[in-house]
Order: sequence, then C-alpha cells, then structure tokens
Amino acid sequence: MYPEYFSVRMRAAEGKAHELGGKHISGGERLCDHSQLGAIATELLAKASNHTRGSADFIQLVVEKVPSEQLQFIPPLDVSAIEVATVQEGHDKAKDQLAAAGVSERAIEHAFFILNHERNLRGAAIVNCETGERLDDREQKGVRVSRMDWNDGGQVEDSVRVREALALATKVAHSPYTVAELCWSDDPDYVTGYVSSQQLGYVRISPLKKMGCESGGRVFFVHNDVDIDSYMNFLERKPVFIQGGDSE
Ligand code: WAQ
Ligand code: MG
Ligand code: MG
Ligand code: MG
Repeated sequence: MYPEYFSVRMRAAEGKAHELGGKHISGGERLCDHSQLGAIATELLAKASNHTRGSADFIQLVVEKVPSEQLQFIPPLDVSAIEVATVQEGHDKAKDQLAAAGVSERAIEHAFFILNHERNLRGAAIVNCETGERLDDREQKGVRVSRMDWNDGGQVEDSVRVREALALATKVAHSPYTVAELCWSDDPDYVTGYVSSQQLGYVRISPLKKMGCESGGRVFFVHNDVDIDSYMNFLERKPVFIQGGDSE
C-alpha cells in the first residue's frame, strides 16, 4: 500500500483567464498528502493575491491524485551565488556558465532574447542546446513543471521563493535530456536569477534584470536527441520529492 499524494496546481491572471488573453500574475505547484490539502490550497490562494505583477481576477486551483508508486526522491542541487555590479555583468556570467555546460552561442542568444522580450510567459520554453530552436509548441503557455515539492518536514532553510526555484531546478536538471536551465523572475521587484544543471548546481546570479521590469521566464536547454514528448511528460507529470542534501 502506497500513501496517497495529491498534486495541487494554481494559476492566476488579470483581466481574463490566460487562454482568453489575460495577463499572467502567478502560478504554483505543490505535492502533498490528503491532510495537507486545505493548508496548501490556502497558501496557493495567498500567493495569487497581493502579487507585484497585478491583481488577479481569475484564479484556478486543480487538485489531482498522483500515482504515488511512481514517486521519486532526489537530493537538491548544490547552491552557489555570484554577485555582480550590473545587469550586463550578470548576463555575461550567466552566458559563461551556460557555455561551460555545453550550450551553443546561438542557443544562448535565443534564450536571452526570449527572457528579455517575454512579459507574459507562464511556463518554460524548451530550446535545443545546439541549434537554438524552440522545441515546444506552447507559445506563452510554455511548459509548466509540476508535481514536485520538498519532503523535509517543512524545514524553512531559505525564502519560499528560493525553495520553490531550487525544487524546480532540481527536478529539471534530473532529466538526462536537460543540458542547463536559465531563469529570472517575471516579478518586477525580484532581480536575482539563476543558471543550473546537474554539473553546475544551482548558481544564483544577482542582478539578472533591472528592478521594475516585468520580463522574465525560464528556458530549458536540451540535447539534440531529446524525445520531446517523454521530456514534457516527465516535467509535467512525474511526481518528485526533493529530499536530503545539506541540513543545517
Ligand atoms: N514550470 C515552468 N516554468 C515556470 C514555472 C514552472 N512550474 N514556474 C514559473 N515558471 C516560469 C514562468 O515563465 C514565469 O514567468 C517565470 O518562470 C518566473 O517565475 O535563488 O521567482 O515564479 O533567489 O516569478 C529565481 C531566483 C526566482 C531565486 C524565480 O520565478 C533565488 C522566480 P517566478
Ligand atoms: Mg512566482
Ligand atoms: Mg514560481
Ligand atoms: Mg512570477
């Protein structure tokens, strides 16, 4: 008998629902047992409200039981940080890290173009690490990584934002198809971003954008031989708990 787990997902938009052209405000994805459902739904509703991107008037919450015999436990990536004086320097550092991970210059430039210009991306763009071609057909919806959470007894070791980002980056890096990830927030008040991979770990870089700017998103760079359907299925559907690593 496996314990039962539930995926809880939230997406919030302003004006109208995302698919009707509304502005993306916030999203969130959690994994929990039945006893935590109410508390987690409340946390996600709070996350959707009082957001710096605007005032949500469409909020969707979806709860689904997950096949927990598929549940996997993986340790978090190692965390490091680079502080720089300007956004330009931050971009240069991020590009160096991505190149070291095996991402081509073309692919790096395409990713920076996407994150610099996109103000309403609610998931990730998947980009071929050699050709730079975008491989998902999701446009502004992108690919939303879901069904992951921490299994550390609620131990708060950092801000909720950093915990969420580290959990997501750890799940993404775990796929053998992933070469690296680039991320910065679409929230206008948050300028730290990161580059991550299994080899690099989770490298926080600050700043990666200007205060007040609403552009941002995520790019997952993948190997040329990616099986895109199985990759997207892993990201969206495979239940993963982040567990272990350095505990202080
Ligand atoms: N799956 C795929 N893409 C996502 C997901 C997800 N579950 N959640 C967010 N994104 C994409 C989407 O395009 C968002 O617009 C973008 O990422 C930014 O999301 O160490 O807060 O939640 O200090 O605004 C990184 C640095 C913070 C944290 C990232 O992103 C640190 C952040 P946000
Ligand atoms: Mg957020
Ligand atoms: Mg988030
Ligand atoms: Mg955001």
